[in-house]
Amino acid sequence: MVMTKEEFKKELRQRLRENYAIEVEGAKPPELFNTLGALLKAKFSEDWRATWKDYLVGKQKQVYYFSIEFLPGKMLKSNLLNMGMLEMVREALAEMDIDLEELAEVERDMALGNGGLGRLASCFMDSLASCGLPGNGNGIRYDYGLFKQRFVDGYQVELPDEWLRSGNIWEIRRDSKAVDVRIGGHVYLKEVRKGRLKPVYENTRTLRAVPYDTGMVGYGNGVVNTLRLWSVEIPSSEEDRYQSIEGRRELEDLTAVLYPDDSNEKGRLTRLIQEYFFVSAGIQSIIRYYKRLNQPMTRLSEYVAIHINDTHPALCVPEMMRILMDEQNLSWKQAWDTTVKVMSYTNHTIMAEALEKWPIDLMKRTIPRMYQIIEEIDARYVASMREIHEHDLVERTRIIKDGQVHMAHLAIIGSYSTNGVAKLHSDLLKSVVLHDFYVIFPDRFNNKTNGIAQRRWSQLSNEPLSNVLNEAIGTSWRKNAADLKLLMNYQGDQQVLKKLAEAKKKNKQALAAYIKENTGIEVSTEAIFDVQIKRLHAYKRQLLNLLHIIKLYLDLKDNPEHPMQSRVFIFGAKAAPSYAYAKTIIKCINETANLINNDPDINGRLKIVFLPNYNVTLAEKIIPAADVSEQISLASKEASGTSNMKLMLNGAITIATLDGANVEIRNAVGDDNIFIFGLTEKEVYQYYENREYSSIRLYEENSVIQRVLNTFIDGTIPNILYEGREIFDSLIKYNDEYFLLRDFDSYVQAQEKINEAYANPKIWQKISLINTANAGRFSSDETVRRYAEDIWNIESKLSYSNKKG
Ligand code: 26V
Repeated sequence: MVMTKEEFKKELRQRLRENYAIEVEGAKPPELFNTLGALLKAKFSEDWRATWKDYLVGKQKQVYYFSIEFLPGKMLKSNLLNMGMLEMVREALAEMDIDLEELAEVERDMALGNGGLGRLASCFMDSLASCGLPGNGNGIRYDYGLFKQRFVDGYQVELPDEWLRSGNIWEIRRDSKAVDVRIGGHVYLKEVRKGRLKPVYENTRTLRAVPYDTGMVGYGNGVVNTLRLWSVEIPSSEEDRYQSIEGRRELEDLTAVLYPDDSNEKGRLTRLIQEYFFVSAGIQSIIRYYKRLNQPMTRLSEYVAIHINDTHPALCVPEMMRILMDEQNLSWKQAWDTTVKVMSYTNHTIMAEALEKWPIDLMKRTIPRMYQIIEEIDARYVASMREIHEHDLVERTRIIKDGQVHMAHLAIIGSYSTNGVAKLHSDLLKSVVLHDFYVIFPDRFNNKTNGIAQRRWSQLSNEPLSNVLNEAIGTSWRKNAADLKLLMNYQGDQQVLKKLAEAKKKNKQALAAYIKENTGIEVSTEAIFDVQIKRLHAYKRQLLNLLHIIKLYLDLKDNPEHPMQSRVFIFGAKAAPSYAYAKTIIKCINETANLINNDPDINGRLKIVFLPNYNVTLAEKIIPAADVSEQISLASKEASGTSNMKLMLNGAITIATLDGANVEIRNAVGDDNIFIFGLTEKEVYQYYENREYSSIRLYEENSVIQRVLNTFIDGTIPNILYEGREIFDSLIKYNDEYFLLRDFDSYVQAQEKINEAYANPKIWQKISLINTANAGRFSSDETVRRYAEDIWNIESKLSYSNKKG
C-alpha cells in the first residue's frame, strides 16, 4: 500500500481542487498543510480501523493511559516519518516548489500540558504504537493550551494559546461515542431490594462529553492506536435548564483551559470537575467497549489495564467502583477486587506542595457520589488494616484526614502498582515520601525510569546528527535505540568525530540564526552553547545557573583576559502565572542578559539568551545545538527529568547533580563523561535533620558568593530594584531553601572542568560521542515495554500477529 511519488502528487492536486478549488501553484501554506494532513489521515485511517478491529476480534488486553496532560507538539513530520513517507513527500513537494519545512511551520504546537509529565505521556503514546502495544490515551481537549509566553520589559506576560483557531486536522469528532457525566446536586442511597442499595440523585447537572480521537501512528509497523480527548457540551435534553448565558458559559468553559499544575486557589473547583469529567467519560467508554467482548465484569482485568498518570486521574478508582456497583450490579467486594486489579499509578514528584489534596466540602459539593464511595473505601481500608498494623501507621495512610481527600493515598490503595520515574526517585518514595505505604504494600512498589521518543528527538529534530549515525553505524538504531551503542566503536575514529562536530556546528548555526531573528542577539557558534530548558521552579535552580554567570561576568570585568571559553547561556522556561518567585527569576535573568550582552568590556565572550515561549517545537530547535546540558536541581527534588535524556542523545555533555535520572545517565556514560557536582541526596536529608544549614554563614565566609549576591541589591544589575531584593532575601533572610549557596563552589569547579574539556576538541568530541552512544537505554520504547511486561501485562500486537501466522 505504499504510495509512489506520482500517486502522492496526483492525490494532493486532486484534494486541493476538491476542497479549496485551487491548483497547487496558487496554494498558500495553510491550505497545503491542511490538505496534506487530511491526505495522511485518510491514508493511515485504514490501518487505524484495522488495528482497532484486530484488538476487538482478538479480545486483546489494552491499556488506557489516563493523563490530564498530553504534549504532542507538532505531528506532521512525525506522522510522515512513522508512515515511511517522509523522504518521498519531501521530494515530491520540492518538485512542486514547496518546502516541507515551511509547511511544517504552519502546524500549531499542540501544548495541552505544562512540562515533563505531559511530554512523557506523548512520548509513551508514540512508543506504545511503535512497539505494537495496544495502548490508548485518555485526556482533555482543552480549547486553550498552555499560555504563550512573551517578555515585556523583561517580565513574563501570558497570552492565550488559541491552538484550535484554524482547526485541528488530526482529530476526528465522534458524536456516536459521546457519554453523559453527572455533577453537583445531592445523592442518597435507597434500598431497592433486600441488601441492595442504589443511589438516588437530586438536582444534579448533566454534561455531555464528546470525544475527539487522534490516531497515534506507530513507526513503520501499520499500528495506529487512539488518543481520545474529551470536550464538554451541554446535552440537548438539558438545554432548557441552561437558559442564562452565564450558566451556559460556566459549563462550556469547563474544558476551555489547561490549569498550570501549581496555580493557586483560583480555578481549583473547575480543575476538580475537569478531573472527574475526563475520568468518568473515559471509564464509561471503556466499559461500553468491554461489554462488546461479552465477558463478565469480574474478569475486566484480563482485558483492561488503566494507568493513572500522577494523581489527577485518581478518581478512576471510585468511578470504576460506581459503575461496577451502581450500573453493573456487582457487590462491593467484587467491584473492589476488580478495580484494584485494573488500576496502576505513577508518582511524578516528591515535592510536598505538589501532592494533590482536595477539601472534603468541595468534593462533596461537586461530585457527591465520588465522595461517598471514597469515604467507604477509606473506612474499609482503616478497618481491615487496623487488624494488621499499628494505629498511627493506619491513620497516617488513610485517604480522608485533616479535612482533605489525599489523592495519592487513594491512588495507592486503589491500585496494584505504584511506580516512581527514576531509580533514585523510586527509592525515595519507598524510604521517605511514601514509606508508610511501602510498609503496608511492599509488593506494589516498583521503578520505571522515564524515557524519550528517540526518533522525534534525533531523527526528526536533528537530521545532521542522524545522517552521521546512519553512515557510521547503519540505520538499525532508529528502530532499536540500543544499537546506538555501536557508536562506541568509533570513539577513536577522527573521521566520525569530525563529522559529528560538523553536524553540531551546523545545528548551532541554525540556532544562532533563529536567535538573531527572534531576539536580535548575535551569538558566536565558536562559543559553548550552554542550555537549561525546563519549567521555571525554585528547585530546578535556574538561579544557580545565573549566579555562576554573574561570577563569570565579574571575573571578566576584573580581568578581560580571564581565561575561559566563550559561552552562550541559553534558557527556555515558563513560570506558572501565579508563581511570583519564578517570575522574579525570569526578570532577573532578562535584566542580567541586558547588562552583559551590551557591555563592551565583555566583548561578546559571554551572552545570555532567554528564548521566550519554550515549547516542544522550540525544544526541537535548541536541543540539537546544545553543547552543555544543565541538570542542576537540588539532589532529591527532580523526580527524573527528561530534557537530560534528550540533550544527552544529541551529544550535549551534562553538568549535573546526582538527582533523578542524572544518576542513571552517569552510570551509563561513566564518571569521566559527565560533570557531577553538589550535595548528594543523603547530605541534603542530613541538613534537614540536623538543621545546620546556614546560608548567611556561607555568604559571610565566601567572598565570591558575597560579591555575586550583592549585584542583586547594589545596582550592578539594573532595573531589578524589587526583584533583586526578593532574590537576595530568599537566599539570605530565608536561608536558601534549595541550598544554592552550598552547591555554588562545586558548581563553579565543575564548570571550570567543562572549560578545560571544551578547550580540547578531541576530548570534547569523544565525550559527546559517548553520550550519544549510551542514550539508547533512555528510549521510551524500552520504558513502555517494561510497563507492558511488569505492570500492564499486555502483549505486543506484532508478536501477537506473528504468533497468529
Ligand atoms: C512540581 C511542583 C513543585 C513545587 C510547587 C508545585 C509543583 C507542582 C507540580 C510539580 C510537578 C508535577 C508533576 C510533574 O510534572 N512532574 C515531572 O514529571 C516528569 C515526568 O515524569 C519528570 O521527569 C520530572 O522530573 C517531574 O518534575
